Amino acid sequence: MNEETHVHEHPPEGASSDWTIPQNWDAYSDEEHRVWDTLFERQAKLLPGRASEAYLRGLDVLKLSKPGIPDFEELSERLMKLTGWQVVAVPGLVPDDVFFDHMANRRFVAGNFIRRADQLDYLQEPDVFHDVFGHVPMLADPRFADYLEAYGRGGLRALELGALKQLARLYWYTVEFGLIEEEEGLRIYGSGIVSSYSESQFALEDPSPNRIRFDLKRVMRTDYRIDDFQQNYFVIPSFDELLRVTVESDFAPLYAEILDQPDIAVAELVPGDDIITNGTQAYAKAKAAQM
Ligand code: HBI
Ligand code: FE
Repeated sequence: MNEETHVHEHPPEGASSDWTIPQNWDAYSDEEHRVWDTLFERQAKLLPGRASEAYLRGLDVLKLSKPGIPDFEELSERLMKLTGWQVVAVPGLVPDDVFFDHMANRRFVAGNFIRRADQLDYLQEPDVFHDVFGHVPMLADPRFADYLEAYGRGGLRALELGALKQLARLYWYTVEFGLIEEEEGLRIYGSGIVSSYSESQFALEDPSPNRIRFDLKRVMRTDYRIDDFQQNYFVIPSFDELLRVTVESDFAPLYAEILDQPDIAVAELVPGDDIITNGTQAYAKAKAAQM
């Protein structure tokens, strides 16, 4: 998900040329299924009133509450009927072009392994809980399904235009860590938040982070951190609006414009920001002081 992560250049032994592998559902141990169930129960209690309507609907229509790690074939069958997406297994991070190509063809790549029972909150690479619990419910939403397919095509294009860093920030601040403003208040929809026990509370309730209304160019200029809670969250007004400002615009002139502008640091506020919360950054400051 970031510049510092290194992935292999060739698919590992046993993987296809597109990096997919069989999920091998029968090989999961009881212990591994229990890890899923533990994580699921913990999040299921937290998410009503915190997660967006679209996310909660996806969790429900995809029957993700069924115990145990989901079988990708069964899941893909449901998802295919709803939005034409599938879930395919990969051994871990895959190269950017492979990642985007799957997405552009409505295939969501998911790790088939699960974190250890003694490391419920620690993740080095996206595992099946992050990928399936975090991402897949949103793919049951037709608007989000279109957004992610367009993102895949945009990714292939960004590689050609030398703008991967800018486009990856859009993914980060929407797909992974996005907030939405619903009638009842702010809600989370980003997979990195909904799949995290601590961040699903922090992102909405903590006074530390900035919460800023989404602006495409602003987001594409903003650095992010991968090792801790976000210091900035960007808030979309609706998925229709997210689609409108992204899918319907040509990113090439946009890249040309912002590639000449300075990056914006993680916690910085800039003129033009439509601020919902001017964060205290107390959490990040306390963390920095510990080091
Ligand atoms: N591979 N399995 C996997 N999951 C990701 O989220 C992922 C990836 N490869 C590349 C990647 N993300 C990012 O570098 C792009 O979003 C830019
Ligand atoms: Fe993710």
